[in-house]
Order: sequence, then structure tokens, then C-alpha cells
Amino acid sequence: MTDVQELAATLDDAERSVRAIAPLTDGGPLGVADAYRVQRAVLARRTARGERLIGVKMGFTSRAKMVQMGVDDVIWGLLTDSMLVESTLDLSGLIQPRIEPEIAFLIGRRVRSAVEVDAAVAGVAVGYEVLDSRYRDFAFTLPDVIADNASAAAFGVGAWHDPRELGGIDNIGLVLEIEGRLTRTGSSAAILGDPMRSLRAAARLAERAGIPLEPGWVVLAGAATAAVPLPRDAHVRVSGAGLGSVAVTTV
Ligand code: OOG
Repeated sequence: MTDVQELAATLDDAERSVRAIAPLTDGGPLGVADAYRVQRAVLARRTARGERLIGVKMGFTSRAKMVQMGVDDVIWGLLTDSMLVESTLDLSGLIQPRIEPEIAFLIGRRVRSAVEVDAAVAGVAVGYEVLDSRYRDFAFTLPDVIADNASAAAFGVGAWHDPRELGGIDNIGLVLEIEGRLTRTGSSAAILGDPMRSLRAAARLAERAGIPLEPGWVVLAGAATAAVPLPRDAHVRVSGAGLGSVAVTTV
């Protein structure tokens, strides 16, 4: 039988000690349902230390990411307030950070099922996610990465825009610049054809997990490009056509 608490402690310790570990599945088989139990158990450890759940992130919603990571199923991870970045991100607590441009949603009212989610969107923004696999070299199987909270580490979002004023978000050009250099470009179309599909997938996972999406929560729809290594002492900007931009300085 899978020892969920023990696996959660292993991942949590890896994160806190900033030391990469071997995939959990090296030690024996791990099913997807148990992997999500481990993910929840890691969250419970974090909330016991005072962190607060403030949203979810979707993973593997784009082909670029599926191909990059060799995985082909949509997953989610849980976001806490300690992961939200204002303008500076200290990389000393991260093992092997990577960054990717994202579309973010702000939830305006409680969502218990997927049919309610479109109407519950209070804002859309350009954002970024900083990934940090707790597994050496980002080498993992699907259950491993689920247990590891979909490699979630940090994220930032730009100004919220009224979705009704955007006239569709299925083809928003996204640009990632590091130190003023154009590093990645993509379209929100890469996110399941339309980030709204990713949002609905999040609502379905929420329903299944019995974790309603709450007002004020952020849903990160997933990357529009492959992730790139995030260097120290760098100024990074992610822009979305019609959505403005969000910047972060790493130290
Ligand atoms: C897993 C997280 C994938 C995305 O946007 O597809 C993800 C990883 O690549 O380490 O967040």
C-alpha cells in the first residue's frame, strides 16, 4: 500500500531543503489517484505552516509542454499565497527554476461544477508560472509530477481585464522577454485551442476533487510555450496582446 504521508514528507523536505530527489516511482508503482492524495498531503503540510490555498494551476494543456515533458494528460496543481510573486523573486529557495508565459483567470464566485465556470470569470490577465521540479532534471512520470504539485513553485499575474471586453481569448499573442531579449513567443490558442477549455477542465477536476473554486482564486490555464530556464539577476517580462504585461526581477 502507498504510504501517502511518507511520500508527501519526502517531497516537502526536498522542496524545503532545496535538494532534488529521484522520482517517487523509482521506489514502486504509484497510481494517479494516490498521486493526487500525495499532492493534497503536501498542501496540508503547507497550510499547517500557515499558507493559504488561493487557486489552481493547470498542466500539460499545450502540445509544446506535452512534447517537452513526455506526458499526455491534463493535470492540476494547487497554488498557495506564498507562491504569489509581487515584483522580485529570490531563486535561492528553488532547485532548477523554469518560467513560462500563461493566461490567468480570476474567479468571481464559487464554482462547484464545470457548467458554472464560464459565468464565474471575473477577470483575465497575462501571467507567468515559475516551475521547479523537485525531481532531478525534471525527469518524472505522470504520477510523479502530480504528486509534486505539477512542479508549482511561484507565479505572477498582470492587471485583471474584464473578459466581456476582450472579445475572445482564443488567440492572444504572448511574449516572454528575459533581459530585454525575446525568448519565447506563442499564442493562447496553444492552450487546448482556447484557455477557456483549460478553465473548464479545472472546474471538472475541482468537482471531482470536491474542492470548489472560490471567489478570489486564480486559475492558471497552462503554458502557451515550452518552459525556459530562469536565470538569477534577470529582468523578465511577459506580455499578452491586449492584456498588458507583468514583470519580475530575479535575485
Ligand atoms: C510540469 C508542469 C506543466 C504546464 O503549463 O503544462 C505545466 C512540468 O513541466 O514540470 O505547468
